[in-house]
This record gives sequence, C-alpha cells and structure tokens, in this order.
Amino acid sequence: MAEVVDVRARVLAANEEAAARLRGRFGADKALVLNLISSPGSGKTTLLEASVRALGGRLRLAGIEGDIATERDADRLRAMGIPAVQILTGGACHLDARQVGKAIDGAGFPAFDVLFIENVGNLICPTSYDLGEDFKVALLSVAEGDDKPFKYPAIFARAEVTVVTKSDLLPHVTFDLDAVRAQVAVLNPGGRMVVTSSKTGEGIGEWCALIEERLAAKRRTAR
Ligand SMILES: Nc1nc2c(ncn2[C@@H]2O[C@H](COP(=O)(O)OP(=O)(O)OP(=O)(O)O)[C@@H](O)[C@H]2O)c(=O)[nH]1
Ligand SMILES: [Mg+2]
Repeated sequence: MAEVVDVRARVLAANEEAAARLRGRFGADKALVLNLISSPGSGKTTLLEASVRALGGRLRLAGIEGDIATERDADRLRAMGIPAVQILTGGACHLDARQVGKAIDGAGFPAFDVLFIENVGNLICPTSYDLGEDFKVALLSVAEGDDKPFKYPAIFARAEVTVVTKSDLLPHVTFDLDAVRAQVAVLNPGGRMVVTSSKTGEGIGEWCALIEERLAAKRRTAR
C-alpha cells in the first residue's frame, strides 16, 4: 500500500513539474488557459462551440480535446474554424501536463489568446492533474442532479468557475439552482457560478465576459 502511495506521489510530482513549465510558457505568451472538467455529456464541447461563436471574431482561440477514443470533439472545434488537436488517452481517465505539452508542440498552433483544454469526461481523476491552466472550470448539467457538488467535492472546491449547463431543460427536471449555489459557496467561497444554455444562449455572454476579464487581467500582470 505504501508503495502505491509512493508511486502516485511521484507521478503527481512529475506532473507538477511539467505543469509548471507549461504555465511559464503560457505566461510568456500571455495566453489564458482553461481546463474544463465534467461528467461525460454535460455539454463541454457544446459550450466551446458557443464560446467560439461569441468570441471567435475578437480573440484567437485554440482547443485541446481529451478523450478515450475518437477525434469527434476536435473535429467539432475545427468545424467551428479554430485550430484544435485531439489527445487520445487510450483508456486513461484524465489528461496530464506532459500530454498537453506534447500535443501543443505537435499541433503547430498559430499564436492564441485563449486555449480551451477539454478534459476526459469524468468528475474525479482529472481533478488532481494540473495542466498549467489559469483555472479549472467544472461543468454540471441540470440533468445530472443538484446534489453533485457535495458528492464530488474536490472538483467543485478546486474549480474557480462552476458552469451550470443546459438551463433550457430546467422546466423538465428537478434541479434546485439555489441548492447548487449554496454547495459551491461552501466548497469554494471565492468561486463563481454561471448558469448557461448553449441552446438558448442564456449565460453565454456572462461566461465570455468572464473569459475576457481574466485574459485582460493576465495581460496586465504577466511579464
Ligand atoms: N438541451 C440542451 N442540450 C445540450 C446543451 N449543451 C449540450 N447539449 C447536448 O448534450 C449532449 C452532450 O453534449 P457535449 O457537448 O458533446 O458534451 P461533452 O461534455 O462534451 O461530452 P464528452 O466530451 O463526451 O464528455 C449533446 O447531445 C448536446 O447537444 C444545452 O445547453 N441544452
Ligand atoms: Mg466533449
């Protein structure tokens, strides 16, 4: 058991080093990097498509898509006109910083202002792996149940932003937005919550404004 703990600690330490190198690189480029984490099907790629529609004319965007299999999500972003690369983990339930570094080196992306990293769909293992991002984003769709922040506390505590997705479905499901807001406030007192629907556009303006504010702040402070 002690050996398992030791190996895990070493893996995480190596990841931290790779993440620190990436963070230095993103800082030098003054590029904002988001790490999106949620259960499968919560609406990560659809939110990115809506974000590209809203921000694409003003900002240079790029995407890294993490999945077990298929190029589908990277294809969806490329179809929106932004450069995107797919990382296939072949079974691993999260992305790590070395994979992200290799993907960027191999992709030959043109310079970007904002890089979206969509992690493998899963609320648990991606939480521990720093990808050099500026902040993590936890997505929770209204179809998943309003008890999830307290059931999966690590991600909602670490994500600077919680995006509730699929708000257009609220009339059809039992989901108490205030209960979710209260759980997120307990887990992450400084965190923000944005309620969105990529279908109706609700909250997309607020979400994109948040990205633009964070990018502007990074440009002011990054050296
Ligand atoms: N009604 C509604 N459906 C949505 C919304 N956003 C996404 N969906 C649907 O939810 C399904 C999953 O969306 P994706 O964006 O592929 O979800 P994902 O989180 O990227 O999924 P994985 O990459 O497999 O983890 C699709 O059928 C979308 O059309 C929304 O705002 N409202
Ligand atoms: Mg996706």
